[in-house]
Amino acid sequence: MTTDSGRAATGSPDRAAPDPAALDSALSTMVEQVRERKPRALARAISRVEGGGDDRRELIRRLYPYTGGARVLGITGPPGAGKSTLVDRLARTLRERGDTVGILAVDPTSPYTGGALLGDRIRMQSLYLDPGVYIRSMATRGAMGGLARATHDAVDVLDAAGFDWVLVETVGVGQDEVDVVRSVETVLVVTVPGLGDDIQAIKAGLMEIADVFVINKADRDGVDRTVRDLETMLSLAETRSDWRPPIVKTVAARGEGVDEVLEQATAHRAHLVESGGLEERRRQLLRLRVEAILKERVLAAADETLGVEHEVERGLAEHHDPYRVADRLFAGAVSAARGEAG
Ligand SMILES: Nc1nc2c(ncn2[C@@H]2O[C@H](COP(=O)(O)OP(=O)(O)OP(=O)(O)O)[C@@H](O)[C@H]2O)c(=O)[nH]1
Ligand SMILES: [Mg+2]
Repeated sequence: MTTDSGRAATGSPDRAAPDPAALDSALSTMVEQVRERKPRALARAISRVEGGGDDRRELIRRLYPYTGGARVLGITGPPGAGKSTLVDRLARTLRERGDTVGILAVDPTSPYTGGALLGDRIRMQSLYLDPGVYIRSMATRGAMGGLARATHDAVDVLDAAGFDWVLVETVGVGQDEVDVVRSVETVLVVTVPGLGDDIQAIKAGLMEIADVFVINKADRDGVDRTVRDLETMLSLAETRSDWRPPIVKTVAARGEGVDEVLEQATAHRAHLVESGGLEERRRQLLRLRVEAILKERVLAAADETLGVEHEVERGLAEHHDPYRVADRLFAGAVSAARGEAG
């Protein structure tokens, strides 16, 4: 039987295999320090789940029993809508109530806004100094399809660390980014008044995952019109449950409406608990995560045995249909998995 650490060791046959006992105690230390919310341990644990390595599996396996206590909020919406500003304000409000907050910012360097402005950065810095807050950016480049998997793992790390709240910010463009927040407990979709384009952006995928709509930048013209448009859309749309997403107006830059956002998020959570929807969400999330892990594993195994690129070249040269190429790769992956199990 081949273990994960055994396989990793065969990658460098010229070096001595790492001592399993040493690896195990390093992992135990990491788990312990994550549970103590030590920032460096949190950073290392999240880097580990971001990476493609097998050792993330053992880490999550050990942390998972401690998860389930955090309230997880997803915050998504079009680029520049004010998601980071809102997250910052939510974190401050929660801290004032004595709650601890973990923040995951997925794709913080949006090409559209070029990241936070100086003022935002200074405000964020004071949050950074607060030991009750942990802020982490998730690398997205090159995490093809693995972004949601990695982010959900990172939520587990922060949840197991005992943060009362985990806030996950992601820009609402592209399936990958939407998958990141799909099925978390409560999803806030942030939009801004004015541009009909934003409503279009919401239509394209965000509409059906919103539990609470936030119309930020309510200090701008056209708020009431945006509220009306959204209400019309909501009355026409099929929502995913008997919960009708409330619409909250905010001026995140001044902290206005933030309390109400939290109130509505809390009401949504209460609804989930009462209606049995919480369990359904957890089922959906587990299914989503299992499927993502399976896809990654099958692809990786196929790549390790026959090589996806190699088989594609061969298929192209010999004019094989895609099913035949995939069958061959799948058979290779399955036989590799059998070897591993046996
Ligand atoms: N007028 C106004 N501006 C705001 C408000 N909230 C945020 N902003 C500004 O909008 C800009 C974008 O804010 P961010 O919080 O970075 O937006 P974001 O959605 O996180 O942006 P990306 O992560 O790049 O997609 C910044 O200049 C904020 O200061 C608001 O309520 N009113
Ligand atoms: Mg942002």
